Amino acid sequence: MTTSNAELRDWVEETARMTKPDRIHWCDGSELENEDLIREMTNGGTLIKLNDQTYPGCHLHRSDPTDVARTEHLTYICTTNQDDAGPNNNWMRPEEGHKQVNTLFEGSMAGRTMYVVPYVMGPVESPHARYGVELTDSPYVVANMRIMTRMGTAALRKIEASGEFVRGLHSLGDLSPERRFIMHFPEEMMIKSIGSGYGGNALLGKKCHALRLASWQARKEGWLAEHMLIMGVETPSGEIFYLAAAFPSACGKTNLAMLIPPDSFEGYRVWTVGEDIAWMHVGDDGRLWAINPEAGLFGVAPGTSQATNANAAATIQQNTIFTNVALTEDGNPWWEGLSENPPENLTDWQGRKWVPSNGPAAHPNSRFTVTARQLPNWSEKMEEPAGVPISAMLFGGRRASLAPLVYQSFDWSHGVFVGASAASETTAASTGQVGVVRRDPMAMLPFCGYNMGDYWSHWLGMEKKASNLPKIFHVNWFRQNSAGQYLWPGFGENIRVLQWIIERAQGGGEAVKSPIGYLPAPGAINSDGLDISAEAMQSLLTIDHKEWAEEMDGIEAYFDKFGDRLPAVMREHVQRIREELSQG
Ligand code: OXD
Ligand code: MN
Repeated sequence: MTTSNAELRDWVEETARMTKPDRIHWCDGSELENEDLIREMTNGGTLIKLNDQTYPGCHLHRSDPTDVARTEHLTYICTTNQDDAGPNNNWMRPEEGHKQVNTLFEGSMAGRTMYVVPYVMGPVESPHARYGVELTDSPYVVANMRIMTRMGTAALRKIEASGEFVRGLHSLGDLSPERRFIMHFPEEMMIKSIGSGYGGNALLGKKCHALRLASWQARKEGWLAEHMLIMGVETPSGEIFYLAAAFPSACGKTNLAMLIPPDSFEGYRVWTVGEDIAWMHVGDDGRLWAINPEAGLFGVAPGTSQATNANAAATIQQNTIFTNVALTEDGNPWWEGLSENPPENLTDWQGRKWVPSNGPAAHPNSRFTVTARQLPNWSEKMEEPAGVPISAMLFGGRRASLAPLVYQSFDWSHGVFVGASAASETTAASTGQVGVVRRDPMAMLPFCGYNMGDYWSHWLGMEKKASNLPKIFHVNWFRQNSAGQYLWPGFGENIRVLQWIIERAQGGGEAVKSPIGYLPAPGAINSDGLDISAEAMQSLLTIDHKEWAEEMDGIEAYFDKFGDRLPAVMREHVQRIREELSQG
């Protein structure tokens, strides 16, 4: 196969001259092609077939032990002016970036096949869909891209008709962290990634295209590309309200997207439209309409179980690629949290007999890749070209104290401030230091493809483009009491908070004004059938003025980093909140 698009043909030929693959394969995305790839990887040892009775169509991949996560310090935004990349990104001049990686790409595909992977981000017929082509020497990447995007002939036809596509070049190189780079060239709509096979570094449609390049493009064109889940909450009347929510990692984003309401919430259902990325455009009705650019889930395995996320647990029972999980002697995948006790005779994620002294059996960032269509609560709106209208946006983080269970911003501008000042506490498991606050504006810190100051200006500017923007809220499921116990049960019970949010978004719901925003009035959060003391409920909805005044200092110090690119109104919000806090 080849293509009628001369630009694509020339780029493939030019890349082949540089990387010197033995063969070039144009992916059509067919079942047959996938079977051939899987067979080749299984024969070559890149994939291990799992138990066909219990996990039909599932495979395990073990990555290089030094290649298990996104490598932010090796991720660059290459723009002509450094200020356009901003203090939130590593920067290189474009010519320097190309030079640095092209040397590494020289001959990197020798002895391998170069796969040409045309893909669509978004429903194929959506006016908001975008196209890309990834050239890669990793069949594992091809198999994952086939799940995560709409990949193959239909995508190629779209590229030929429109003439526009993001160019993504990927090679495993020698997998050395010393020779690993994930380079973005937003001015050329190009990505070059070498030295890693890990999802966020190597499946170029995801973080690299759908967030870093798309955020740049969205600013130019007047829309939003965000690190947000999209969920539909169906209420007993049968109406479905769509929410978008941004959380840093380890804050329960996947669980929220797939929430199962408790029995006492009869008539409520949650539909998953997306669990990682949302592209939002202003509709003719002045509302923000969101599509999920992805087609699959690339989720963290540890902690996923029937008890914590029954929808995810059911989804990954078939046709799933597991990466870096442990293996039982029966050929089943296993990870910490799947069952209370580890089964006997486990093989760990590195293929060794598991002994607890070697650490967890599954890597803490082990993953599953699976089509979203297998979700029991899959929303057919995921294929809707126009997307879904967003009623409310949620920002959140993990805060043991300070942030109440939920509060609503006063207006759009204040909501942008709430998102921009969002932060999350690190856990002992990840850093050794408990409770260190890390600012992660809109959960986009690692994914915003340009200066975050300009990004906030762009968010603020949406108010001029849309007459009926979503209401903005902040949530915190992780508030603790002085004994370090969680005050809120979380998981399915979070529907109670969503209920208030939906009421507020419609102009109802009882609230009281505070310096930081509207808090639920006493009794406004439905606690029927919930075993929670009045005291705990009160702590969850109270703010400490002294703590918040200190928080304002932290926020302002963070904002200072953005110099004159910081929109002035952000400082005005800090000032107003400070004044109101001091009035007691
Ligand atoms: C992800 C991430 O993998 O945010 O989705 O790192
Ligand atoms: Mn993510």
